[in-house]
Amino acid sequence: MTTITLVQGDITRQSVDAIVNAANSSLLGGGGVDGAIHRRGGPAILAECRKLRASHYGKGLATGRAVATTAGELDARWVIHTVGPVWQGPGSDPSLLASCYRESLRVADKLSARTVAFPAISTGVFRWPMEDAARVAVETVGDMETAVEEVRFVLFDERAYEAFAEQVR
Ligand code: AR6
Repeated sequence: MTTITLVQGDITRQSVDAIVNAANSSLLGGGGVDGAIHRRGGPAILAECRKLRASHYGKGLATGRAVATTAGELDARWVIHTVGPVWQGPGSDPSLLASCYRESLRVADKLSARTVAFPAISTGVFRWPMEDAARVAVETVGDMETAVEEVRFVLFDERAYEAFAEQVR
């Protein structure tokens, strides 16, 4: 049974087995959560991302997919990088956003991670509306068969927290 918990705060301050990064397909860093994770996690994460680009992910990580690296100096064992879809306006297909949550939890299961922290993927630079993103996130995690015991959504501000709280009620 997976428990969903909600926290308002900074995902880089969480103590969990795996922290999910809302990355981009280059895997080489960016702003938002991605920038914060690399800043606080230190250079070991980027070094492993570069190795992934030089081996299995020459063209980068596709939208909706996930891959793990070390968590460097973060209080976690792994960072799971996933690439959310960019909002294309009303009618945008949420299946790739759902895939981010599903694939990240699949990777977590392979690693035997028991606690996983997620940010609100795609809701920043990628502009996915928070209410819709919260619905997709909570529904997808709720439907998953996984050995992960706790999925912790870490929401940066009150608006994001309220949107997720609305979905878990
Ligand atoms: N902890 C938790 N949530 C955060 C934090 C933090 N430290 N910082 C921001 N958020 P974003 P995306 C929230 O832009 O939309 C990057 O440049 C933020 O308020 O990080 O998937 C990547 O390299 C928002 O609600 O990710 C990609 O190019 C949510 O996290 C691109 O942005 C996601 O915002 C990915 O865009």
